[in-house]
Amino acid sequence: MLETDGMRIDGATLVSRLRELGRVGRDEQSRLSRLAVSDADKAGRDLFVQWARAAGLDVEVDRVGNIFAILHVANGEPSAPVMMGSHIDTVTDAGILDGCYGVLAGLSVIEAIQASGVRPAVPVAVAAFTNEEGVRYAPDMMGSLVYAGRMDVDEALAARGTDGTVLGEELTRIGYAGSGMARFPTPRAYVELHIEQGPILEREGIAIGAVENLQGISWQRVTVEGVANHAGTTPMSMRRDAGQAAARVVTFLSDRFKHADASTVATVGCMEFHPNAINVVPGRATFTVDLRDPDAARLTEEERVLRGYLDQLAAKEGVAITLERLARSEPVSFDPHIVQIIEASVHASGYSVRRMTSGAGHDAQMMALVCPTAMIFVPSRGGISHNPNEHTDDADLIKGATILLDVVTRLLDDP
Ligand code: HGY
Ligand code: MN
Ligand code: MN
Repeated sequence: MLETDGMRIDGATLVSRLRELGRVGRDEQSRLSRLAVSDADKAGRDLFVQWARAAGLDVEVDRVGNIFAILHVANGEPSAPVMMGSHIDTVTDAGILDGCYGVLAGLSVIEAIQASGVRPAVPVAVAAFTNEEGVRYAPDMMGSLVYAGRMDVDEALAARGTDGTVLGEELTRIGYAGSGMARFPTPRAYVELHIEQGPILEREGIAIGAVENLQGISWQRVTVEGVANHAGTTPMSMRRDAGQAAARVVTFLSDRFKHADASTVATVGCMEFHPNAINVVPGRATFTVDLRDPDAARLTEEERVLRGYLDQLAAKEGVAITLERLARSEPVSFDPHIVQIIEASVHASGYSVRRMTSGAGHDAQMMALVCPTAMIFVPSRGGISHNPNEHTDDADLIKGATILLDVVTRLLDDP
């Protein structure tokens, strides 16, 4: 057993790195937006690679820009590692913890193992996956989707961003268009440490979440084609108002799911009108619909219901409505054995723990397609995330990293 007694997480370094990485990619109003494969992302990647290389790790980059920092076994034999990971790209106007916490805690775990002087018999790696957020290029979790073999790497490299750029060209431009796959086989286990990004752990006063499953995600872009017209001279009865139709969809989704026992959540996060002028009836409206549900059949059913509503609305409002799929992932159950290891580790540490479902998407849901996978959550203050006020107390961040270290050492000895 890799004795964890002599091992400990260097919490001060973990927290200071999180803050330092959190300063990378801020705009003139000090908002953090380190969008995938942007110059800001490059700066964040460079910082992580610098820390990993300073720790003496082998750093590899695959063709879609996933970064792997690896502690190889003494004889250098490439064998199946225990892997940790997450992402360092962010949403727009983000907090500093989402994704970055799992990557930097993974690095701290490897450094704690190295500092103990014990060389594990199995490689240990930490990954920073490309484009987890999907804000600039859809789909989200793109890097781990490619790694899991569920998206063709050339299709990913050809992805066109909301800004018209092409992902592969941007990867080359920022110097992270890697070579082949990293020099190790499929991991024997993958564990992702992440902030909960929701209110449950804080509300229940529980220190650690042992995440056993993750809900399905459906991303679609809706385009409503009406007729642009004069805001003053066009009678309401003669309008083919794309903006009004779009607003009805938002209300439809809110009315359908905004009640206590709905398990589906729906978000219209982006909306644009054309020509977007104060005195012109919108001729076109484009918006996104993010639907999520832990149950696969219900998620499919809600996509069907939405399609039916859009067809009715189009007929009623005299507009044309089209749907484009941007991303779709099924609900995922994590590996029960690893979930039990997480619970055992937390109990042995004297902390409180509860099983839970992840409401957010994570790279772990793709890694679960290729190897035994589970996640560890720590509380988010006020349940806030994807927001600059995202916060987890330092003590909780260090607690989570300590559990990650113990879980990884247990997995290193897991037959
Ligand atoms: O959308 C999500 O749930 C994740 O933050 N990419
Ligand atoms: Mn995340
Ligand atoms: Mn996120």
